[in-house]
Amino acid sequence: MIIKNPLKQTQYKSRLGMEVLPGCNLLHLTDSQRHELKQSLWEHGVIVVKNQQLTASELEEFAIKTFGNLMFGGNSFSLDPDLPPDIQSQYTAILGNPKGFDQEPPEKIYGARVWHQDKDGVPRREELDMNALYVVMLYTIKVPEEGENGQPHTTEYLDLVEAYNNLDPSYQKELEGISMYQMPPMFDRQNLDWDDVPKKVHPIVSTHKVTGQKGLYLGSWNTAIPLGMEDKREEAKQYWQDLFQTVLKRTPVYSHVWEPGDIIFWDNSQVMHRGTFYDSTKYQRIGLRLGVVDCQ
Ligand SMILES: O=C(O)CCC(=O)C(=O)O
Ligand SMILES: [Fe+2]
Repeated sequence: MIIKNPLKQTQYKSRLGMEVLPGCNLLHLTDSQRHELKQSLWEHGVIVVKNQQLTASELEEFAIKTFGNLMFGGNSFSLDPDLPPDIQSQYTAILGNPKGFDQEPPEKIYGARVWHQDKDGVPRREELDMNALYVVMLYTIKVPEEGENGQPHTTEYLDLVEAYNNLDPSYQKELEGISMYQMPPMFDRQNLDWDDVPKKVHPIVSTHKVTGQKGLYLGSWNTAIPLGMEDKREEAKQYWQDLFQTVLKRTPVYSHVWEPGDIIFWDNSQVMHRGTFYDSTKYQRIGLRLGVVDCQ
């Protein structure tokens, strides 16, 4: 386990990234193992199950059985003839360069390398509030031999419960009084009228639906706007960045070093994350990614 942030490095033992169900095949879990997996996820924010071998459809089937069938996107699915069918399914996204090494330049700018939370689809769904338990599973079939700066390839996570606990009590109190609009990413890409953008208001200090713990909910730099800053977009972005930098300085980062066959689960109600760079002209990454709202 790599913990990157210097603060508290020596005594810090992250609750994130715990390995669960060693030796189990996710396709053959008992009800009690399924329950154990979910309890561990709520308790730890990020968990990993190792040595799995699944097709995309099997990953989908597992997600439905464990969390329910509320997934976003995937409506216009058709098989890509240039990729093996077993890594494709309606709701599974393929991350990386599954068709082989890229030509220049190495791995294009990739939004997921910026710190963010993944509840992009939630503001569009009337029946959900921002506190919905949106879980993402990332199953890595092929891992680049090298990541950033000669280090192993990783995905990074930030514990937002820890982040809240690390703030000064006066700052905690101040944040308790502030809510932000959360919007889907299209908000930043298109010049839409404010009234036409799906959005949901959520307090910065959020209470987890299952554990009852307080943590921060920040969303993403370009799609979270504090109430009252609707017409001041630049100010809103600056506010978010300042808050996020304060959080980042005080909260250790858990860096998951990928091995083929790992499935990471993260609970977007309590962690932020970011993908990291790898040279896609030299190395290959194949990851299957699925997001689901827990309705069980
Ligand atoms: O590429 C990664 O490791 C993270 C991707 C990501 O942010 C996501 O799948 O939501
Ligand atoms: Fe993400």
